[in-house]
Amino acid sequence: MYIDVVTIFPELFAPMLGVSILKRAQEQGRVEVKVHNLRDYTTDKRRTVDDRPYGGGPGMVMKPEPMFAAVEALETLSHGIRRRADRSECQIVLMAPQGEPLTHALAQELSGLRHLVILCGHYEGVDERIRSQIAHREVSIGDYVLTGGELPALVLIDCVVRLIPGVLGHQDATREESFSNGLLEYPQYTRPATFRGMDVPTVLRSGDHEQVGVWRRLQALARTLTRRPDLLSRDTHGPRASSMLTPPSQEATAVKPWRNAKGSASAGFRPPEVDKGATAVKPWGSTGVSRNG
Ligand code: JBE
Repeated sequence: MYIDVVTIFPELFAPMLGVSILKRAQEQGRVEVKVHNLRDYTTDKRRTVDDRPYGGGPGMVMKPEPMFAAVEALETLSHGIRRRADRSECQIVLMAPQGEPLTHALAQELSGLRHLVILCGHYEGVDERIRSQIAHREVSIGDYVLTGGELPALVLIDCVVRLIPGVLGHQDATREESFSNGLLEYPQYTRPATFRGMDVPTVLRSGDHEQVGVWRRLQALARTLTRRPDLLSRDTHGPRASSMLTPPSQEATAVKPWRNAKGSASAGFRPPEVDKGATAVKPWGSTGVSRNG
């Protein structure tokens, strides 16, 4: 796979691309990432990439000319990219807060491309003609405003590249499958069996693989139900998934919302926090106190 990135901060990419799985994937020749400086495609002395918005208002807008020139140069320079011709081979993605949310499914789709071009926006936005005429799609990594598309581009590269066949080792790939089932991860433990008074759940040390499987599935479901119920309504779990949760077994609900584990004496089966009352269930907070209330 070929990945081309167009950015005004090319130096941000090398540190991430130079370590771990991204580094290995490039060394193995499974992906080739090239980072291009948008300013190299300007024509004025000051290498201007932005300008004031028509109609007034605050902030600056990315000019169309450098981005068009950059993408046109990629078309002739790189890998025979065929813009708009075949979207199953090549896609040009603009990282932008108003884009479609990045999901595992989208990452999987993009990991099958031969060529991915990523454009990083900046300032208050990009000229609409960049969106409409260059980008095949716009992708967002979340509902918050960042200073630019570089971190989103790195997030996209990271999650796409690890899905390219052969990039993850066999073991990782098997793990991957069990996490891409739409559920959150079940709790994991390693040695020691007892740490500062906290025990590893007995079932995990029992050697009973079937029971371990059941426990993990229940934990994953309960955790997803507590923290991200939206994931459960989304897809493939079917009626069985929800029936596994009603009535909830102690194991299934012994899932602590994030960041409230302080002072817990045991990491094993315990009366669930979620039983403290419906209004106290705050999957992500620690206090249950509403900021708006
Ligand atoms: O998610 N994104 O792709 C963004 C790009 C630029 C600024 N903020 C974002 N959230």
